[in-house]
Amino acid sequence: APAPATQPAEAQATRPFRIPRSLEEVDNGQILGFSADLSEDHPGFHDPVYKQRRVDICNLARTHRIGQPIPRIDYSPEEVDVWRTVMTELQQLFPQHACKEFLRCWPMFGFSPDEVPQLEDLSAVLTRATGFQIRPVAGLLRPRDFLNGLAFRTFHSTQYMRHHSSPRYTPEPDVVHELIGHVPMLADPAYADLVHQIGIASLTADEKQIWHLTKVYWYTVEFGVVREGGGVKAFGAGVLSSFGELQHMAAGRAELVPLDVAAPLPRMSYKDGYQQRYFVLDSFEEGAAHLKAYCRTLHQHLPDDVRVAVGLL
Ligand code: TIH
Ligand code: FE2
Repeated sequence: APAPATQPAEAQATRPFRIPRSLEEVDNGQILGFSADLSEDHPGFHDPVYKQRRVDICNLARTHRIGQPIPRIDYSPEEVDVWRTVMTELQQLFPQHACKEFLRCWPMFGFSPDEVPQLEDLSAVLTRATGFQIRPVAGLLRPRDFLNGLAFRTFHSTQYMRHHSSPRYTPEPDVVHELIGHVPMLADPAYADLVHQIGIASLTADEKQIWHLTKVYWYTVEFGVVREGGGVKAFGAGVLSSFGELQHMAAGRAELVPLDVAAPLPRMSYKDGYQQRYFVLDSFEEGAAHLKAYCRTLHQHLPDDVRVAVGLL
């Protein structure tokens, strides 16, 4: 699951933090939201079967230990229907509106509309491609923990399905968003390196820097778009996993603004609905180079043993 909705409280501004030396030291137990407790405005709030399903799947993530295979979920026919609907719609939009890196990686995973892929299987493909792995998580992590995971080439992923009443867009990360939006992009080496750098930058970041990095992550990894062949294509996972949002982006109704990674970025929220403004990279190569240069300014003082642990030395 990605980054958070709310600004860190003032009280947290000076809170001490520990730099994790290994993935084991990255805390995946503190869940801020989007777990089994659904809020009143959630489409599944009045659906007891759906709620129980969320509890069961979240519990699997809670008890999962690093090194164990990720439990396989036997998705119900209704859940497979949601997957089929979303995948079928998205597949029609991707050739025109997804960036070339995404289109190149997509076939590596053998996605089928008839079956929800298992995290364990996709994680294995990803590890061969870029060294990234998937770790199941019960809901939204604290931004520091989520970003720290990326330093160890680990992507924390939810495993439950969005509610069947809202296939085209959901405000929360779910298995569709993680697997279709994030996983193929993470198989691209240049993109994976960028995400890794964001993770490394988070290791020594203070609370203010964490909040800025979270926004950088949000406006690129989640909602970034890139100029390509005279048009604008999606590379952000939140656009790629929502056929409502992808159509919205493709229709050109949102504003496009250049991304300046060092400048203040607007506040972000899971409750915003479709983005009214996308940050655009002129090219993926150039944008990634800028982002990485910014990240390197944050990890100048990283201890050598941590550099080794995250593969920098
Ligand atoms: N809105 C996305 C979707 O419907 O697939 C999910 C999310 C993107 C970013 C945060 S949650
Ligand atoms: Fe995400």
